[in-house]
Amino acid sequence: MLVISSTQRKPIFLSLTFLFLFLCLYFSPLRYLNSKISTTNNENSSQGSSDSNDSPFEFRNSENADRFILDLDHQEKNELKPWENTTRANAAFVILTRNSELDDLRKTMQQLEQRFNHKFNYPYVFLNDEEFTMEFRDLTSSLTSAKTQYGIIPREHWSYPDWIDVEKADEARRRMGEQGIIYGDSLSYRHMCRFESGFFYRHPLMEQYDFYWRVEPSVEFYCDIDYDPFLYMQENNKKYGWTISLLEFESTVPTLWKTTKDFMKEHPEMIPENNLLRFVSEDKGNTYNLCHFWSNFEIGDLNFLRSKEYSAYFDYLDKAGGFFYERWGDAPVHSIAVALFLNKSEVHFFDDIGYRHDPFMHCPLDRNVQKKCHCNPDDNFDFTIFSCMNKWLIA
Ligand SMILES: Nc1nc2c(ncn2[C@@H]2O[C@H](COP(=O)(O)OP(=O)(O)O)[C@@H](O)[C@H]2O)c(=O)[nH]1
Ligand SMILES: *[C@@H]1O[C@H](CO)[C@@H](O)[C@H](O)[C@H]1NC(C)=O
Ligand SMILES: *[C@@H]1O[C@H](CO)[C@@H](O)[C@H](O)[C@H]1NC(C)=O
Ligand SMILES: *[C@@H]1O[C@H](CO)[C@@H](O)[C@H](O)[C@H]1NC(C)=O
Ligand SMILES: [Mg+2]
Repeated sequence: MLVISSTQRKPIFLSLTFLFLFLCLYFSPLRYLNSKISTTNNENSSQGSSDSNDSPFEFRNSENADRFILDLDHQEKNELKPWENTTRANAAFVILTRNSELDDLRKTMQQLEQRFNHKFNYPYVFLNDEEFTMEFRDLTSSLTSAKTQYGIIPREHWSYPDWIDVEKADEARRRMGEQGIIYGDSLSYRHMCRFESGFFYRHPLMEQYDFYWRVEPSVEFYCDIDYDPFLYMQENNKKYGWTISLLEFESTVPTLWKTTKDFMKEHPEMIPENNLLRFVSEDKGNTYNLCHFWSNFEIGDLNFLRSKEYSAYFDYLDKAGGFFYERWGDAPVHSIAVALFLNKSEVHFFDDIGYRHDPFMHCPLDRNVQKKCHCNPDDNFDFTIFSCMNKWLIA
């Protein structure tokens, strides 16, 4: 006879108990499914209530089982989450940045991935006026499973064009620096604004894409984005999307509006009738009200920026020299172009994207949206005095 010592008994007993529990758990749902199938499909059969065939270890009728599994598949299809649909827009994030901003950028990417992109996997294009370091490449590509590309900006996109009077530009920076205008004395900031106004969408790494989402180091994303904003833009004929609008410092754009009016006079055929000029001018185009969309966040159609109209406008501004003799920002330039060439239905306010670029945040006020956010709606910028939300709402 088999002798089981007392030290062996305990593990054997435990194993049997687990096996028993496992069998119960494993087969009870099958038993439930089985009986459900038999009741729905053998409704009127006398066997319906009989136990004779009701083995928990096999489906009574494998045809029924197949049908049930197909039904389950179908149910799951109906509940497809937006990111489970593999259709994507031809789009990328575009991040102009310096090697020195790596740590601020990693914080931003972590949030962007967690809130949106780990589900959608859109590629990143990083651009720099200098070569990106290996450290930068390693520590950004490791934050995402999406494709990452690193580009250097061609010299002619980040330097004085030949018609600029360099001494006049130097003098303007000195003067604006003395006046305490923000970035007033910075040349690199001016190259940055000119690049973002007229060149990023022409960079070889961007050429293959149709939509872009601009991101900067240090910005924050506060809410889950459970749908694809790029596809939203594409499917709703949107050309430009924004989340914060505000007033520009007048001292940075003293002649931008006059230059814009000259452009409009030269190209009336480019300005459609029902455009958005009333967002940037409250006296039928006579003066600029300084409103603009904050361009550190943008989701936009690259083909709008590449259009004949936008190109003509940028070239006109560039020739006038205000990127260097003043300090024209890419935000008012993009925004005025949007107002000139697009109508309101082609521009989208992303109210559901909680976002911060110091010192302002857009925090969704809707309680249902709030459930997936981590910002305080009391800090929302939209209805404060520097915001242009009031102008947008009536535009
Ligand atoms: N490569 C590079 N990026 C720059 C330079 N200056 C600004 N940027 C980037 O341009 C964007 C705007 O610059 P930022 O300093 O944030 O300006 P602000 O948002 O207007 O205060 C950010 O993504 C910066 O990383 C520069 O000289 N070189
Ligand atoms: C089951 O019986 C009921 C009433 O006797 C009848 O109305 C129904 O059509 C029958 N269902 C099937 C599947 O035969
Ligand atoms: C996936 O999304 C595309 C674009 O929105 C849509 O046309 C298509 O029907 C969707 N497919 C499924 C299976 O839902
Ligand atoms: C806006 O412009 C688009 C494209 O040009 C056009 O299809 C649409 O009808 C316009 N909408 C309004 C409200 O004018
Ligand atoms: Mg910034």
